[in-house]
Amino acid sequence: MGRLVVVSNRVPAARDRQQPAGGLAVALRDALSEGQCLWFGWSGQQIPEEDKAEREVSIDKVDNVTYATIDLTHSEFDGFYQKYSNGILWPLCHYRAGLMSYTRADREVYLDVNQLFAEKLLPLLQPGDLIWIHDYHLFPLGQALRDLGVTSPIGFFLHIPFPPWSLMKALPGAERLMRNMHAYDVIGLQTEDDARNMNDGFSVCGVEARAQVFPIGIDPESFAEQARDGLEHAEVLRLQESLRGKPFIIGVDRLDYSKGLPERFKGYEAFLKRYPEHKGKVVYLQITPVSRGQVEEYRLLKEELDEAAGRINGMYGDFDWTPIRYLTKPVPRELLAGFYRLADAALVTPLRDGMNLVAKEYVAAQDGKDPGVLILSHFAGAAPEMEDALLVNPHDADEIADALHKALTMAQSERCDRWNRLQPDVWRVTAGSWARDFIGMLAAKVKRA
Ligand code: ADQ
Repeated sequence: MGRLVVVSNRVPAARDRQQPAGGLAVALRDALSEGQCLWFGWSGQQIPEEDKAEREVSIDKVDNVTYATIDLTHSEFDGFYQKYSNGILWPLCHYRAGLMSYTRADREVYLDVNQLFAEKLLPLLQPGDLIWIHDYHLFPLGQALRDLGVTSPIGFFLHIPFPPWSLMKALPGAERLMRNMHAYDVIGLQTEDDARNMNDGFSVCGVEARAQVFPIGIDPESFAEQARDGLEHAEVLRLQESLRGKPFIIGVDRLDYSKGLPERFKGYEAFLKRYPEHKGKVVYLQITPVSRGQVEEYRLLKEELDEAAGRINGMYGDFDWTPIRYLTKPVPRELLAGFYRLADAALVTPLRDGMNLVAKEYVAAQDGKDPGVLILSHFAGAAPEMEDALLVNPHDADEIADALHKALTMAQSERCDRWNRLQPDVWRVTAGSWARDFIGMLAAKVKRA
């Protein structure tokens, strides 16, 4: 098999290259462990406009993986990453066209940065490479590489949802984006709905349907181990002590409007109102580190959540009880795994999510003899694989309230039954199997003439 070339907007930072710390690096760990590999993308650094012409690809080799990164100028970062990728494509793909703020100028920067990626990657490519491009930042990259004469197999995986064509076409230039996807030999999406939506779009735009489903997973063995070991950490023990045997609910999400956090807080408030027997007893820990803090929508969301948490705590709390423990700092994975294990229920209620790995991590972290209950939104990509969770409509606060009450009063036998039905798929569809399946499909593509 040829050399694997991974391209993504962000490449793991130097400090995370020995030991992957999360995200794509964990998902690709097995795939990157064999043969020679190249990982290309943005360095995370911004440079002044005047340094643009002299910028070079920086190369760092760690074992068998070569990390090749380029810097972006401030205006490239702004137009390509903040505005077009996260201010236009992200909301649109999460069915929130109303939040999208399109300008033609940002689209130009997005296309220019994709062109820059293609030009800087080209000299690093070798015959026989398998090129795997990730996510919405880089939709046009495949075509840009083809235009430069690249003939290797190129695959594309979209980590986020793909909306129905009737919505997607709100994006100016959507037809061109779809036609350029013709450059890819393999296109992977998370769910049947996403693949169907993309293929419908292809059929409207006269492109052969080629979107396929490759659901992503986690590394359940190592996560389960981290969760077991987590119970030894001083911080996890401190949390356990502070609970004093009270029922414990956890929520873990990046601060993002797709994750349904204000709606979740409303659901929790409805739960306290309608099931007052839990007042003074239940503990809900929501861990929500700030992400994309420079984008206006995210700043507003943070204000909304800060306000809601303060209001709920002020209104329902008591001198010896805080209804919501709300953290906006990230928590290291090994502690997170221990926290999940302690939790009697997890609230995973996105309004829309490509997959949602937290749902799978929570299941992996449970003790099968006394597991907690997963409350999961119908609109997470994980939902079709996890029907034994308590599935809820995140827009319905009362439904979240009922699910919380049901979870906290559920008999141990039912909790075990549900977990026993959820667990096999979490162990079967893993990060490793996802990458293997995708790369296998890509390797099967004959070299283009
Ligand atoms: P994300 O939107 O980032 O990913 P998700 O799938 O939930 O969402 O993955 C988040 C990861 O970050 C999880 O491993 C989680 O443990 C970790 N994480 C979240 N909050 C954290 C916190 N407070 N502290 C520490 N770690 C935290 C995108 C798509 C998803 C898709 C993934 C993978 O939006 O739908 O599942 O890519 O394809």
